[in-house]
Amino acid sequence: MNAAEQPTTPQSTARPVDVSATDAPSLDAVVVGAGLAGLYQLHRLRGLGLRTRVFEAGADVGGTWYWNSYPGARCDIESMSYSFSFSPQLDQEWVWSEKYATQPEILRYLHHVADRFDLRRDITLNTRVIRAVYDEERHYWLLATDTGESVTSRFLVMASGCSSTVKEPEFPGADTFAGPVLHTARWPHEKTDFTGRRVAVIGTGSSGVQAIPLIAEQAAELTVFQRTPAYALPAHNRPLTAAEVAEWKAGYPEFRAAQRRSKGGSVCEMPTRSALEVSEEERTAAYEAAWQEGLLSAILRSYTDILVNAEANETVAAFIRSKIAGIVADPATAERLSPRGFPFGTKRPCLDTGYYATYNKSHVTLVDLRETPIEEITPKGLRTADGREHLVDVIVHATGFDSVTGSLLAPDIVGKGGVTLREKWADGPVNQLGLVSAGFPNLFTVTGPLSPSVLTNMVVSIEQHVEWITDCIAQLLSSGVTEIDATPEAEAAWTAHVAELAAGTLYPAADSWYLGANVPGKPRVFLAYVGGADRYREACDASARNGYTGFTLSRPSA
Ligand code: NA7
Repeated sequence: MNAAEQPTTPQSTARPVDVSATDAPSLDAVVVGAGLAGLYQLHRLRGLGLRTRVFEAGADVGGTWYWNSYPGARCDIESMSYSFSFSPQLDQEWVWSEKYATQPEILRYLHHVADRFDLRRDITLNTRVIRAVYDEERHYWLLATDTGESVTSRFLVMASGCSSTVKEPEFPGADTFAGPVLHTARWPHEKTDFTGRRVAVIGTGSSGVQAIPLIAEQAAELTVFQRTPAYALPAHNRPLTAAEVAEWKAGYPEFRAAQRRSKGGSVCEMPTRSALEVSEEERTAAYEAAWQEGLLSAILRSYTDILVNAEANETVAAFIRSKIAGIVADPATAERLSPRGFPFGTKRPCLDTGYYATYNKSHVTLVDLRETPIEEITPKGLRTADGREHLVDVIVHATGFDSVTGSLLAPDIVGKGGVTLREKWADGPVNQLGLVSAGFPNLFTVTGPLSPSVLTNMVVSIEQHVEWITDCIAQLLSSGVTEIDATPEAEAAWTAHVAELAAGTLYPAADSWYLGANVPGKPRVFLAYVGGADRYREACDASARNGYTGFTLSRPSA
């Protein structure tokens, strides 16, 4: 590890696309990204017989599960549920070893998927699409990569991920630090060892909460710099027994069907009562049961109004704070770790393994940045507003992502009339059904903004989008349509609908990445559809059934 390994946020350059334009594009489809979404999209487009290429910036497939290889990285949705459903054979042959899969196990699964479906031959690794320009006369995209390659393609599918564009904190003096600087989302693939080191971790979202206990096991000293305390629940992770795996596999056909009908892509009992209509004893017992179960959905779905009624929400928030106070020995540290001022669930809650107890270790210190913000990075550490210099050997940023829109706005995407996607979305994303933005025809986004995406089990939402996009492309091609675009009226209505639904919840009460609030200057717009994956799927299917309402389909003029 050295300072040169500090990750960089990829910047697009405004190089012109150098392609000799012909009437026929060189490819039928380009997919950007070879994570879960890109792999499945390639498989399906190939199934249509389309000439498809995937460009992937990483050195291997896997997307977010390739990059986020920090210690403790793990999915917070159960492994038997967070996996592809499209192949019953795959469901039967792959064996998950734990309730919550680690990043290496998920990456092994994605390698298996890539190999099993022979996907690698159409994936170009270490290559970033930096520019895409729509040719309005020929109805296709002209694309340029950072390796100097240019291609043309009828369709462009952005499967570039919601958690892929790294958010770097910008502290003065950042480049003066003499030691290694790491980011959880660009973790080195060779083994890191913190033995004997003094380590600073900045950030206490899901990544920080997962990494901190493991870094503390090795480090000589660990100082955690916390801006906002997280609500974290114990994962109660454990190995799966052979009998459990067999039972899951036997029930997969029904389970996968139920997932597709569900609100969030996880199958769980839906609540019927308000948290305020039961006694305190009953409520506490329900929260305790959810706490013991170690499932985010169990506590979020314990009552109907957790995410819509501040008073109801406070009952669960207070329960979690009481748990923190019961685990953390030092009352002042427990109080600093206790989230206040924003409702539970409005920032992504975390699942942890030993997170709070880590602060009971004598070599672990918590610095509350609300009391003493970081003023600068020095060659030897971090200086906080109280004038103290915290001396460290390694800095770990667990500062998250420019989520959901970051990877769509990083390349120069130029649509009709020379308008860029950045210009069009300057005040926030606008699109029809979270799939197509008017003026950017034949460009689909997988689990992009204004779809349920990050509020759901991503694999289920990815499959829904990929299947809708594939069916749409098949339909266009079979009916001689060369261009699909969103109508400005439909996308204005959809964007307003998504905003209105979010405004009816507690989500806007937190400065979360769901709202872009973690990135200075990013428009404060709720980025996901809160109406449920079931309702959303129905809206997408209804549009398709009725001849793609809300979209215009164009055929070449005679
Ligand atoms: P998150 O959840 O965005 O967490 C990032 C953390 O870093 C969070 O505690 C932030 O505090 C903190 N942060 C960000 N910028 C700064 C600066 N400048 N100074 C101090 N602290 C900062 O990212 P994760 O990688 O943990 O998880 C992302 C998602 O991946 C997660 O939700 C799951 O869906 C999987 P803040 O809360 O903004 O005050």
